[in-house]
Amino acid sequence: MRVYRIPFSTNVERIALAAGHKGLELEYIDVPDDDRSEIVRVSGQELVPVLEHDGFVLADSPAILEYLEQTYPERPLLPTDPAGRAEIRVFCDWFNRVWKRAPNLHFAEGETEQPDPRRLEELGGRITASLPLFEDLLSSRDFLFGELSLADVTAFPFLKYAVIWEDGDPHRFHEILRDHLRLDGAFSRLEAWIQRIDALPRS
Ligand SMILES: N[C@@H](CCC(=O)N[C@@H](CS)C(=O)NCC(=O)O)C(=O)O
Repeated sequence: MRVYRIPFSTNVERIALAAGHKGLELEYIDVPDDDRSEIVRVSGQELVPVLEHDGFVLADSPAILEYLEQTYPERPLLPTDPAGRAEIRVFCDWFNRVWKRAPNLHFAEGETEQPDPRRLEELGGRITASLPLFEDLLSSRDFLFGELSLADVTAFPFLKYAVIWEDGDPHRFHEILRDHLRLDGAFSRLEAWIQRIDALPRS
């Protein structure tokens, strides 16, 4: 299985974590951040991750995670009961479509000619205000929905910026997360979860 990636990609890390948990080997194809021609040639779009498996090509990390789960059901990242599976899928969809919206809009506002400071503050505040939700999800359990699942794999590469910063990371989007996911010593369960997931293997 091949995965096309760029350095420091959050969405690629989701795939690395899921494959690592399942013991799957990935062959990475590193593409330059500023030249997406190879990704466009393979997948018809510009974003990573892109998975290539037996001639089948798939873009978009949630779709790739579902594909891995269905193709390699051993060491599952979804529970067997339908309600539990649905809850985790709802969470992942919320995280991708709702939670990620504030940092995405913050980034976009920052890229405008004259960023509006009040808009930036409001959007940054929305990121910070989400922290108690994750802290509460981790009440008396080690992972967001009990066992390690697609929920943890989906959220970790973004929430980790509350604690983890890698030197050389050039992405403004990651700085926005780092600057607004401020734990200030108040979210000990979330902090422990970040360390717990960070210690897991990645393929
Ligand atoms: N919905 C897509 C988003 C993919 C995405 O935004 N990938 C980023 C890297 S984490 C990317 O390729 N960004 C390059 C760009 O925006 O030019 C997914 O979840 O895979």
